[in-house]
Amino acid sequence: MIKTVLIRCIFFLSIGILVLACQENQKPRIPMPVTNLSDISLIPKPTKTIATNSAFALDQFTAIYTSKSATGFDKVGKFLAEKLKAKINLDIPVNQETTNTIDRVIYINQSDSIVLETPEAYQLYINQDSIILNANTAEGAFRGIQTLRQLVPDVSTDTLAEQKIWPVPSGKIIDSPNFGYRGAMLDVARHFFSVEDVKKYIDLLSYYKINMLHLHLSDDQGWRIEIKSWPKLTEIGGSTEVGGESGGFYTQEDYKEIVRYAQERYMTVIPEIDMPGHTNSASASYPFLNGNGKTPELYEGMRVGFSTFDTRKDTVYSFIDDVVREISEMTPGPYFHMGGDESHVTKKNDYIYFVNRVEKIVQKHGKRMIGWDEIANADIDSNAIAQWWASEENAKKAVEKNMKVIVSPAKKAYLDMQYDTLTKLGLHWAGYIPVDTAYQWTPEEYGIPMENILGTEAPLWSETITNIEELEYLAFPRVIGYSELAWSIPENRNWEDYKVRLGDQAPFLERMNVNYYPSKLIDWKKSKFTYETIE
Ligand code: NAG
Repeated sequence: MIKTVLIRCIFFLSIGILVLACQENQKPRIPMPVTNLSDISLIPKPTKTIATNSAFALDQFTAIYTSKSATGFDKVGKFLAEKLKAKINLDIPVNQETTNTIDRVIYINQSDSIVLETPEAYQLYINQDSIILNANTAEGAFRGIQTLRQLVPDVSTDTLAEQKIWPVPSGKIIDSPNFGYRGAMLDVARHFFSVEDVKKYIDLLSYYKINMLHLHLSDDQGWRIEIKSWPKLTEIGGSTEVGGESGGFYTQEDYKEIVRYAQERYMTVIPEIDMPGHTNSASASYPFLNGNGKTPELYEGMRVGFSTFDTRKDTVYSFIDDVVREISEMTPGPYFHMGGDESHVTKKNDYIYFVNRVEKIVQKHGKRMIGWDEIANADIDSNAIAQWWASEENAKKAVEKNMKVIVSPAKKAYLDMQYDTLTKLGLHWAGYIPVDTAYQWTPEEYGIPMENILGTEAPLWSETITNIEELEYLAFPRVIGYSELAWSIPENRNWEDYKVRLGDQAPFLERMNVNYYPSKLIDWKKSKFTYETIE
């Protein structure tokens, strides 16, 4: 005990001397207290954290060094420098060669260690003079720097103007994800969201280590992606949305920009074209697609399950081939989502025939097919993936076919469900989902064998949300909890502990200008960081 106190005293004294030496003409300030590494509110919770009794002083003498020969590490280093600049206004140089003139160094190292075999694993060693981030891949390094970002506190602008030295508590963090697929879905069909909106969402999601962005690009109410061989899809099908507003769509350049932006954050974009149901906007653009042979009106309401493609016409499959080809060519990720939900007016046999045939098209264009859980009823290849949202029976069928399953139970993981009866935005057909309910479940609890679970995903349907503020209100804070359900091991997930860490996200969310739902279940903190002036 005495020894610990002594070590702490020596540490604060030395920081004090350092501050005095660096800021001769300014009123010296010293950061107090230095939080223990294990007490910093990290989300998702890392696999293992071991705290020691010291700290690394992040200041104007700090530099970042990245492994020279490893691809992508320099970019990850620059990304970290950019984020720290925005957060604490320090200009931290990023280099690939070490020199002796630098006092304190953040090394971002490529390492082939066995414990880092999962691409996203990383280790963070924080010592007094150096921070060493080890990862096997740039992707792992990128996940690691999200943790490092969270170790530096968000403070008010006043504090920022005064503060010159930022202690990062010492110790080590060993971390890797529980699931490799940690997704969020955004429905841009019921209401359209601009490229800028999507980028903001990507930024926030990647901070919490979510790595899959599923874009629901078509539905009855709108077609949102330019297809050069079928231009009316966006000319006509993109011209409206729920409520009758003018809708919108992504040009192919826009879509590529979203993909690029996500890729820079090691996030995979998964495009979804929902079919054979949910296709009114496509049939309104090209009536030959329609199952009943009529030209439908554009649809602005909120009903589901009334439209279908004609699944027995070859020209429909030529159309789908073009759509899947054009989108796949712009999509570096391995997946293509074909929807497949709620095809209530498609005959059962026609539905099965359709899913089987579309899977061949998706495979031909080099992608692995995902579909909502209904697709498990087709004679599908075990390589296809079922996204379980509603039917436990379908989830079971998928497991019997040895398919992988993405766990998205509407009752727990649907971001468009209202928090409670007082919340104006959202729906409640699957129930009300307050912040604790959203967190207190496990993807492992539904009897789907662990080896079949690809991961989890939190869908945000947009019937009731019309802009980014409303999007943020339904997504935050619940999506933060979903990131932990997917990343952290079950032993590390606990509501009482999580809710404190969630409360500590407020300064970050506020700095990012996120319109989060201020749930009363959470004690939302202002910045925990306080300072004492040395007289
Ligand atoms: C479901 C529909 C979806 C709708 C959502 C609203 C799925 C797979 N399908 O009925 O089109 O937007 O509920 O919560 O969720």
